[in-house]
Amino acid sequence: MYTNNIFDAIANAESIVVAGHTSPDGDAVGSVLAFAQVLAQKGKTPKVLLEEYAERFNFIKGSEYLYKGDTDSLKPDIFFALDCGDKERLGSAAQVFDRAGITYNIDHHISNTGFADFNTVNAGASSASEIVYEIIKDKCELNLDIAAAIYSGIVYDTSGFKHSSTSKRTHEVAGELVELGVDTAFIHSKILYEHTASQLRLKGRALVNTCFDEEYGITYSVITKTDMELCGAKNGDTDGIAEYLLNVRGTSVAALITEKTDGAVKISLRSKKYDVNKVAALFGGGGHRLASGATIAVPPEQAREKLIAAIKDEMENEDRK
Ligand SMILES: [Mn+2]
Repeated sequence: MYTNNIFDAIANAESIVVAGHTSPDGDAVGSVLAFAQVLAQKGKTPKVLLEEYAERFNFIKGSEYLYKGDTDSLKPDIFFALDCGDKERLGSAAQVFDRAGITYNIDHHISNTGFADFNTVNAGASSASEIVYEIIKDKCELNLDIAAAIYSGIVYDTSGFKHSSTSKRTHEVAGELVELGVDTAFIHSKILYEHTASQLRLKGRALVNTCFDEEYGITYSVITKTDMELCGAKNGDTDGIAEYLLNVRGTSVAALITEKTDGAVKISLRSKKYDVNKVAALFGGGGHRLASGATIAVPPEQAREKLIAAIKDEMENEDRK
């Protein structure tokens, strides 16, 4: 049934896939697993496609729906892409998306390309999890496990209700979830503060390598493959470092350049006012106005030069207006 009514479509579907973006963060994991649990309540057995995610998210319920089998044979009636601004960010799940009968996209990235049949995109929402809450709240039995998954996604993407994307509505939603009994102290400590020793070592190296361009107010750091190896770190272990660089006094834009273990170079951008979504777009990436990223195939030193030049251009353009 080809309809923009998500729950009509679900009722008529035999097979449903739910996926989030590659290198899943707390919002991707929270929104996808919350939604999978709702589908299960509707008598469906969703197949969740998510890459491996950080262990500290393991308390989020719904992981029994993670699909570990061969995706080549998957041809679902419905495909839900959550917290994903474009099809490429689905990674290998994009092939399953292409074979699906109907596709839905629930997302909050300003760079969203509207790539699905039906797109519920609200760039003003704090997180995909907050949008999922609005969609499901009157359509399911909102139990503690679903509430905790959504709360986790919101806490992650707002970094504990402190990013400017946090609205009055975000707090209201959080309040409704607290009313359901979510353990806020536990979730905050898991989502925002828990590190492995490797992650902490990597953060330490990145902080030691901090550079500050005083003229423009750009703070940046580079993590090489060697740094990763010396710290015993994995690719997702850079989580939160770019944001931390923004704390240097006088910083408007922070950048982290990471040479991943496979040699690809990931750039992560955070900003206090300049539009870093535009900067990331120059490198084939995207995200939000104040938080964005991209993955490129040039050596880290070259990436740093190009990136810092691009940030300066954007800052000059905006200041000229
Ligand atoms: Mn998100």
